[in-house]
Amino acid sequence: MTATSDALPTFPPGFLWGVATSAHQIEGDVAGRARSVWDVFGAEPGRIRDGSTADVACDHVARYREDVALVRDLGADAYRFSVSWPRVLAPGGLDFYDRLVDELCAQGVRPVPTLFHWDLPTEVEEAGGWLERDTAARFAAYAETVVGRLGDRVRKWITLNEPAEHTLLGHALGEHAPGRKLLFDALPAAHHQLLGHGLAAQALRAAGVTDIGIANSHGPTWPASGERADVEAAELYDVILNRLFSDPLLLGRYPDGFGELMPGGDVDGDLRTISESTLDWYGINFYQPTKVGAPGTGDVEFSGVTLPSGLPFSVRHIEGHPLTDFGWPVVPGAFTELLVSFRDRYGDRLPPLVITENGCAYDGIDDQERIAYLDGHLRALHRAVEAGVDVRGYFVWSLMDNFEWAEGYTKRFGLVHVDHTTQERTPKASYGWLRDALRAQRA
Ligand code: GBH
Repeated sequence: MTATSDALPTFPPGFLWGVATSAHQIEGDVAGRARSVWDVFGAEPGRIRDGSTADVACDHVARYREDVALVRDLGADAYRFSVSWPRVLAPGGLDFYDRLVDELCAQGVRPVPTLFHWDLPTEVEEAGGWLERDTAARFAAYAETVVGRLGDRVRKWITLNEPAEHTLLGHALGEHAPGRKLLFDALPAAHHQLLGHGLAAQALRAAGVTDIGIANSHGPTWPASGERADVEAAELYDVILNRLFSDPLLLGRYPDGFGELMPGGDVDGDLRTISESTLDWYGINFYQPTKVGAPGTGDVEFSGVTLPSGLPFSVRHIEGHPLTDFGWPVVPGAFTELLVSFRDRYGDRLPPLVITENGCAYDGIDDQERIAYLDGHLRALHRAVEAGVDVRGYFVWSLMDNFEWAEGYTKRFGLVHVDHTTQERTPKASYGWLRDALRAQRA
């Protein structure tokens, strides 16, 4: 797959162009923060593919000025980063974000913080983590602290990153921290994250914020065949990935059969907290479509993960498309399909969309495959805009190569190459390509 040399189509005026990172994946400076579930999980033998840790990661806390300059020189409007709750717990921990936000503003880049990108403080996990209702209230109190400090300079806020993946990989399958393998008993973690979103949104509103979003992962689910068992399995997977979080947020109800599985005495009251005036826009992280079939009959690999037996579906390989270094198929048309179907499902209830992550893992500094991926996905995004989907922005995952969770440093998603020994930053071919594409958008 190669990028066409034609210029990209032009996106609507005011479209927000950005790049994204998250705290645990880039910051380092463990001494400056409390422990998180990822510190504990990552230290267990066999959890991280290359046996690495995120103790240093991209040493971003020390090098943030250089990294902000890379965002500015790219010509991006906005930088999406996450605030580490464990750092905010440490004395003076918010000082770092104060400096980062000041630097972004000084360089003309809009700061877009995410309040939770999977690094729950160990002390909160020890009190039950997201399985415990009280964590939602603690999250809102933390949000209030952060907005109290940064709210004078930050307009646009994201509450949670990918509660779907954090529930599935962290609490149901145990491939991510906190490493729980609860299968469907993980659903309280979904409900409490959503409640945490609602309560945090109330705290942000009370501080005067009018620009709140959430970032969730979505992708079309394709049944492995037209046979009933495959279609039903794919429908269940589709509900979990594409409705379990967005229905309560946007419609104020759980998909049929799920509300009864949620904890607490007042799910209806919680749903009001989750849905009422909590979103000014909805963030979508898109990577690839997923093919799903009946359980036990096909492949058992999911993103390098061997799925446990007993699941009511199986994930299959998608043939006929190029694969990234992660093995994920590159299917730009699936991006248009997702966005159009999302708009069709939610109609008037859907606020404007922002693509909060899109990107791919490839090695190398002359990363022509990444250029082709981004080019194809931006054209696919533009087709959705032409079809009337209201999309207001697009963030590439990621600014730079970083700690890719259970994959350690073995998968590189960056526009900027990071030498994980010397910490040297080198812009890749894709960085130059995107800089030129952004210039052309404004010409
Ligand atoms: C995001 O999650 C995270 O927000 C970010 O921190 C992370 O670094 C980035 O993406 C890259 O991984 O086996 O073909 O069915 C990604 C969510 C979940 C998307 C698994 C791909 C399965 C692919 N991903 N999904 S497949």
